[in-house]
This record gives sequence, C-alpha cells and structure tokens, in this order.
Amino acid sequence: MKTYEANSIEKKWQKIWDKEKINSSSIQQQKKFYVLEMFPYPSGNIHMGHLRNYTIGDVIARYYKTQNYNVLHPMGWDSFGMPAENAAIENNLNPKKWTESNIKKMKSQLQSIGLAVDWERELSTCSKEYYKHQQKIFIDFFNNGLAYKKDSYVNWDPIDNTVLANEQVIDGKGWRSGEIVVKKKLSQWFLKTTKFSMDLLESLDKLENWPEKVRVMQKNWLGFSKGAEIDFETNIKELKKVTVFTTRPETIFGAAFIALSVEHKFSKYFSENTVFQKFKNECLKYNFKKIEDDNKKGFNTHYFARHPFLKNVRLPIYFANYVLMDYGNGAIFGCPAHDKRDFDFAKKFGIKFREVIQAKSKDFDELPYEVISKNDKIVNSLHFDGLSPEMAREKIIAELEKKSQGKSKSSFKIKDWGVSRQRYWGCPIPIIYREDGKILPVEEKDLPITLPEDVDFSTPGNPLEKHPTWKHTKCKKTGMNAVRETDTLDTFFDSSWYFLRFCSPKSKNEIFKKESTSYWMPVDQYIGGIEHAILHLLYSRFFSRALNYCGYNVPKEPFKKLLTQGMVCHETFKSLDNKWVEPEQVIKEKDAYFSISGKKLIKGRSEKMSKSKKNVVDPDSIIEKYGADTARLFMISDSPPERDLEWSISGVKATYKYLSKIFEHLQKNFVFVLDFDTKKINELNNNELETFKSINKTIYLFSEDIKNYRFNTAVAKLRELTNKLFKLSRQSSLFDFGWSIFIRLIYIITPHFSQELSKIGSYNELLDSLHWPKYEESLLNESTVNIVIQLNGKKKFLMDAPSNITKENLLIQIKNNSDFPIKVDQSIKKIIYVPNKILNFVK
Ligand code: ANZ
Repeated sequence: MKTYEANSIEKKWQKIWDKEKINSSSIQQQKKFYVLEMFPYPSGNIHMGHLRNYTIGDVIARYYKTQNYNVLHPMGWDSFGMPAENAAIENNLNPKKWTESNIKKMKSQLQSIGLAVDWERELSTCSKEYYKHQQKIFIDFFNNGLAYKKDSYVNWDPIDNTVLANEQVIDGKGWRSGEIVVKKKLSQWFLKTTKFSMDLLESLDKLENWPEKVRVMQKNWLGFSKGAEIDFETNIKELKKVTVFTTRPETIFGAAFIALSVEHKFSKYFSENTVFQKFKNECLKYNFKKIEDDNKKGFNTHYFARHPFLKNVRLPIYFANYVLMDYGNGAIFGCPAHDKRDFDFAKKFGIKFREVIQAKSKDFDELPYEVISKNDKIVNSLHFDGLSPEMAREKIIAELEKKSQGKSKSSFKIKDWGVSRQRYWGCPIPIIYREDGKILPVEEKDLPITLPEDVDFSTPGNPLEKHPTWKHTKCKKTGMNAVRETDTLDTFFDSSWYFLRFCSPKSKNEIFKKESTSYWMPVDQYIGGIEHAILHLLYSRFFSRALNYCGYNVPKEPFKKLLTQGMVCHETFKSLDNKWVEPEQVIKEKDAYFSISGKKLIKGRSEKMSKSKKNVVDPDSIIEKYGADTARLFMISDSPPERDLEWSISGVKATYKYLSKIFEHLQKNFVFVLDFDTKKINELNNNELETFKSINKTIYLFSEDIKNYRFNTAVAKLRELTNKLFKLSRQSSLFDFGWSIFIRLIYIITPHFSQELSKIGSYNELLDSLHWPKYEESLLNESTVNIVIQLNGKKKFLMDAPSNITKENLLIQIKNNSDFPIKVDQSIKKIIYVPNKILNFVK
C-alpha cells in the first residue's frame, strides 16, 4: 500500500503549477473577483497567523475560480520599516540586502503552502519601481493641498526615536515599542485626512459587508460630536474672549470655571512665569495618559470670564492638564455637576458649583450626573427651567446666536495624519528646501529620489540627515542651492494604495492603468487582522478619496467585503519561577504537568502564539512533516474564520490521518470520473441510492457554506460524506463518481492532495481548469429525518434516513452501518417503530 507522503507530493505539484502558470489572470470580459489578504512585512519567516490568513484567501480565490470568475489573487511585501533598520544598527547588516533575503525566504515558504497566487504581479514597497509612483502621489497631494508642513507637538517614541501618528499611540504607548510616548515640537509633514472626515463617517453605513465591530471602531475614531461654540468675555486685556467647544450647551448655567489647554494661545502671556512653564512641560510630557485619569492638574491664572447669561457671575480661568489643544478649541467651560473630569478638578481646586439637570429617577441623586435622559428636567437656569435638556439646548443656542455669543458647531476627533518619520528605511519625501526659503516638490522627471546605500548606522539619529552628500542638491530652475527633505514617509503610506497597484503592477509611467483599476477595483474580498481596523483600513479609505480628489479614477471605497480573521492561539505553560515553557517540552501525568527535567509546571490560558510566551509553532516544521494540505485543512476546519483558532497537534495528526486513510483507500482501481450515468440510478440499491443523494446534497451544502465562509461546517459536511463513501464497495458503480466529487470539492482546501488523487485515478488534466460540480435540484428536496434509536427506551443513537422509510429498510440501513452501537441479535425481543421518529429495541 502506498503511503501518503504529503510533502514530496506537494513539491511535485508546486513545480508543475509554477511552470503552467495556472494562477495568473489577465483582463478578460468576464465576471471578476479580486481577493486580497493584507500583505506581510518580510520579517524572515512566515508564522501561523500568515498561514491561516493566506489559506482562507486561497480557498476563496480557488472557489471563485471554479465558479468561472476571473480571479485576481496577488501577493506583495510591505517591506519598508523599522526591523530592517534595527537589524542594520544591531548587526551591521544592509537593510536592503536583509529585506531582500527575507523576501526570498518567505516567498518560498508561501509557495510551499500551495497558494493560487499570481506571482507575476508581486510587488515590494521598498523597490524604487514602487516608490517612484508613491513619490508622485505625494507630489499630487502636495499640489492639491492634501500634504502640508507645519510645526507641531508630535508624539515622540523615545525607543524607536521617531514620530508616531495619533492612531499609532495606543493607551499612551507606541504601537510597536510599547514605550510611553512623549510630546516634542517638530516641523512635520501632514496629510489632510480631516478634509474627508464627514464622508469617511457617512460612508461607513454603506459598508454593509464589513464587520460591525470595525465600523464602530472607525466611527469612534473619527469621533463626531455635535455641539456649540460659546464665547466668554474675559478681563484679560490681550484676550478679550475665550471661545470654548461644548457638546452640552444645555448645561451652560452649571459652568463653574473655564479651563484652557497649556498650548492655548493665552499661554504665551505666561512665558516668563517659571511655575507655569514647569506645569506646561509636565503636561506636555504625559499628555496622553492623563485625560481620563483622576490625576487632574491645573494652574490658576487669577483672571476671570463672564458668564454669557449671568452678568454677575465671574468664572475663574485655569490651565488644565486634561484639556487638549487639538480638539475643539483647546478651551472648555467646566461643569462639575455633570462631567466627571470637571467634578474631580473642581473638588481639587475648591471650586463651587451647582446642578442644572435634575435626574428623573431618584437613583441618580449622586453627582456628577453625566448620563442624561430625555425625561430629565433643567433647573437653576432662569427661564429655561423645566425644559427637557434637548429643548433647552436648542433654545440656549438660539439665544446665544442672537446675542452673537455662540453658534452650533460640530467637531471631529480625528486629526490630520502626520507622515514624517526620522528614519532611513522608508520612502524619501520628494521635497527640496531652497536657500531662499521656498519649499518645492521635486520635478516628476527626476523621480524616483532613491535612498543612498552608503549609509552609516554607527551613531544615533537619521542616517539621511548625517549623509555627507545625499541631501545637498540644486534647484533645477534657478540653480540655487537646496537641501532635500531627510524625513521619510510613515510605512502606512506605502500600504494605503498597494491594492490599486496590483491591478497594473508593471505599468512604468502611469501609476495605475485606468482600464485595469476600473475593471478590478474595488477589492471584492479583503482579509486581515482586526488590529488594522483603524490604522490601515482608515488610511486606505482616506487615500482612495484623496486620489480621487487629485483626478485619479479609483473608487472611493476600496474594500467591498472585509473579513477579520481570528488569531491562532496555543496553550501556554510556566515554571514555578514564572518562566514560560514551550508546550512541546511539557509532559502530562494524570492532571499534572512537568518539564522534561521533571519540574512541576503550571498550565496557563491558551494565548495568541507569540515568541515571548514560547507557544509558537513553526509552520515549516508542520508542512515538512504532515504537508501543507494537512495544515490548510486543519486551519480551515477548526473554527469559523473570524474566531480565534486553537492550535492542537493532535488535531493536526487527526487531519493527517484522515487524508492518509482516503489516500490509501483510493490506491487500487480508482478511476477519476466527471459524470455519473443517470441511467444507472435505477440499478442502485437502497443504500447506494441514499449515498447518491448525499453526494448531490453535499455539493449543494458545501458550496453554500463556502460561499458564506462557514468553512468549518463545510468541512464537517465533507467528513460526513466520506463516512458514507467508505461504505461503498469497490464494485459499486457509484464508487468512482462519489470519490471524484469528494476530490473536486476538497480541492479548494487541499489542492495538492486532490491533484495527486485525480492523477492516480488516471485523470491527466489539471483540476484548476475544471468547473465546480453541479447538483440536481430535484433530488435536494427529498427530505431526510432524524430517527432516535433506543435500547429499552433509552436514547442510544441518531440516524439519518429518508423520510417515510419503512421499518424493513431502516433495519437494512442499520445492518450496513458499522458505527451502529447496538448489537442486533437474538437477545432483542421486540422492535417498536414509530415512523419517522423512534426505533426502540427491547431486550
Ligand atoms: C461642557 C460640558 C458639560 C461638557 C457637561 C461635557 C459635559 P466629546 O463628547 O468626547 O466630544 N471638551 C471640549 N474640548 C475639549 C478639549 N480640547 N479637551 C478636553 N475636553 C474638551 O467631548 C466633548 C466635551 O469635552 C465638551 O463638552 C467639553 O466639555 C469637553 F456636563 O462642555 B463639555
């Protein structure tokens, strides 16, 4: 018997597919399907997360191909970024060489999974063929006012020594380094994301095929608030009024103080005040963490503002650490009775306040009362007393407008995207600074501005800045001296348009070929991690709008359907001295766990595979031992794609055993056939007829599940079918057809395995060119019933049978069912049958 040597079989087919270029697609007048998985950073090795993501995409791509779609399934490399630079600094390696050798290695690993990827379209963001076009995009943005430079306080990551965008600061820490981010003033390039805030928000509703969770996250990030701007007169000579932004104008009579951001323009009158300067520096250093926590800090200016309705009420003006400059106007009125932050602040500074909203329910008599309901009542607010908060809000805004002291205003939390990075390994920003102070884009014909390769990483700082010659240039028009921008672009810029470039990756002069982008875009199915819900996905949506604004013909929404796949998790173990231990090094004895050297271990939770927790499994070793198809099938069948997947070696082994059993079963006399002669249906016995119907039904159910991405239940249906097929004798006229259908269905998950078996069955074509098997609609409707099998009235088994099956036929089925748990012999005294429901054996 020939054993299933998965790995060598797979290598053989990969070579053939590669030669035949079966996976490439070109524009045809045909239905199209563009499936894309987020492209990887070439760190050097693929991990299980990649394997899962790319397998999901591959199953979808192969499925659509068999449905006669023209499928685009490309792959590329997000290849600029910090790790290459760190490798250069730490190990004295060349970032380009390091990246290129990683790409080579990872490409061969991806190929070993058998992905139906069109490698002809491969792109790499660090290649000048790619970033030449990116520089052109930057210039287009610059010329259209979508890229601009300004001095600003930026998020500075002290470990990575670079600026981060707001989106890249998570809980006050750098998204990559995990270090607390500090504020620093620098001159930076920004993209005008805010120009499209409203459109980005409103269009979220139309993204029906995106997970709700992602849409909510984007919505919160955009942070739209409706409210008002209110002017407060002050007794400050230099600053006649302070304009605040509020989302709660109905609480104006509860105003107890005014609080300004330390960056508010009024702060410049305190530039000589050392106490204030110390306070300001402190606030700027840790601005992020503070807004929600209790540690409210303030500086009393001893100036006052006048309440717009109560002329005798003077509100003290403070600077406060929880007021941000880049939201609203950097100034607020504090309303301690109805806002927790203001409440904490007032308590700390002994500021008196009063309640202006009375909660309807007595349960809410504790202050601050923040969550208002429409049945609440306004109090302590002159002629607005007794109104609902909603009504009061409208009337208060109207009166302020009349007095020219305020107006309705909405505000977004999202900020323009800072894209300057003080790093070497990124796309150079194509800008020069002329000696007369002019900032100019590089001329298009001089693109690309390439990175110099002779750079020195031995001292800290940006190597482009330190390079002896690179930055010095001349203005072509005037001959004046100029210096180049030495900042490079945030790598999220690179990944914000790569999906467009895949449509015409080889186009030399045009960024995108119009007919290609309009044929392929938008991406029909995008697949990636939820961690990109805000950063990458929002930037890409912005880019599509910005490119459109610059005259490129690209759709405003780049991704029609989004699937956020879950993570690959694995069990974790720790020693008693709190060190992680690899699961492979663990021995289980009864219910206790021990290391190889006999030390007691504690079993932890199952967690996302990560090096730090030592619970990583290397895909290469699995592919080598059990084959890519085993890994693919296990990944696909374990859990729904959007859920976390629990890696289990016993699951992998069971999958391998399943494939091996089929492989061995079909070694002798199997013939791969495409059809079943319907005339032969009449010759089938009862059992065979049921199997024939099951084959037909499986084609239908499996396709439905795949179409709806219920991959795990799809596989369960295939397993049910194989149970039935195994019971067919070699002599059955259904044998070849049944197994051939199975091979064709599972092909999209286990392509090498299916290809090999069809070859063993003397079929010499590539399965890639076969269309999906068809099912017979009329046979589907014949319903089946679940019959409960009992022994002495106790449930023992559930059996699938055609409805209205007779007792005799049911007993024949039972006889042929090797899994049947009850021994049907002389000990059975009586058999009671309730049609379609119960069969009870009585002993
Ligand atoms: C008065 C008030 C009364 C407020 C009240 C809230 C509750 P959201 O809803 O998140 O948009 N605010 C305005 N600008 C700010 C800034 N630059 N830094 C910190 N806080 C700022 O938040 C809007 C509310 O946050 C605004 O409404 C303002 O406080 C505060 F019972 O005004 B409110």
